[in-house]
Amino acid sequence: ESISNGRPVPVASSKLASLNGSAKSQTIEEMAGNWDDFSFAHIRESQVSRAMTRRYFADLDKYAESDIVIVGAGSCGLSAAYCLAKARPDLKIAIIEAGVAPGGGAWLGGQLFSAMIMRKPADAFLNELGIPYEDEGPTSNFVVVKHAALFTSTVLSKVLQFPNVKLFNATAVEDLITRKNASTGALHIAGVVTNWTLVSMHHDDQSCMDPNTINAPVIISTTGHDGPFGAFSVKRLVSMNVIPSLGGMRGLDMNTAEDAIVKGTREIAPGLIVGGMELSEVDGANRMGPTFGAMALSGVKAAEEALRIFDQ
Ligand code: AHZ
Repeated sequence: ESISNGRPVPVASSKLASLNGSAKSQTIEEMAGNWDDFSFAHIRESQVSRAMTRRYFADLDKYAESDIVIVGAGSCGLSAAYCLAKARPDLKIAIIEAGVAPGGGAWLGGQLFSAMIMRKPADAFLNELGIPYEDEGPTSNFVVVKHAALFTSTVLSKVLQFPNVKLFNATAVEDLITRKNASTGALHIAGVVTNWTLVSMHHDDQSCMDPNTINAPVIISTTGHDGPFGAFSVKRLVSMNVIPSLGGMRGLDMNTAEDAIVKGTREIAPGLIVGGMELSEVDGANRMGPTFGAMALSGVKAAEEALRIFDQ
């Protein structure tokens, strides 16, 4: 950038290229002890803007028609995404997560404690991902990952490396796209309505902030139990009269809850599979509290259900 009459004048792109020519790859070891001569490769701010926005808008374009949309990137949604992306590299999988930080409640094991408990046989999912854990021996019924963040960061890093997955975080699902079956009159879910989460949170005090959409034949909703964001899709199914009412999550019973969530993971309405703790709100299932095996295996089952519908 040069200065003329006190104003910056844009550098021609050919000149930018020559400035960038000074960039050369180095190892960390080569940098060591050479900090006096250190300098980053030159950059113009617009290059950063374009590098980000070009990719984001290409992804919006590509995933506007997705094969599968996963709503919520908690432990269940991420487990489902991993299984689907691994099994079917040919499918476009969009993950919509309302939070800036994906992972839902799975950054801690319970309360503010670090360790994550997985009841057997969910250790199979840890083995699949190569996540180390402590096993207190053949008679113990559970394994312990030393930090929940190790589980979540590992699943997340694997999911994000699949070329057929796009995570749109800081993006909320605000509604469901529906279609009416001409002969039966039944609704089926045909996609999701999205908005920036900060926009969704300001519909009461700002106007004209219409949403965006993603079409997909299969949606997996794993938005967690009721809360500020949770149980989103199933609450919407009730207000659309697709299901009559919610059972409401019941009190804590680890043994009952985990089996019920895994076994109950299914297509609740045509085109919409529900897994993880969102399901407890539909079925009136118990909560399990701080044990995550059912979240991982509900994700495994949700992926299986999705492929069954997709391949019909
Ligand atoms: O931000 C939410 C979280 O990351 C996201 N989410 C919710 N509503 C959304 C919306 N659009 C986009 N409308 C949305 N994203 O969904 C994620 C849900 O993650 P979670 O960890 O809350 O749910 P989970 O079912 O994957 O795991 C539940 C873990 C629990 S809760 C529990 C208990 O209360 O007893 N026990 C366990 C193991």
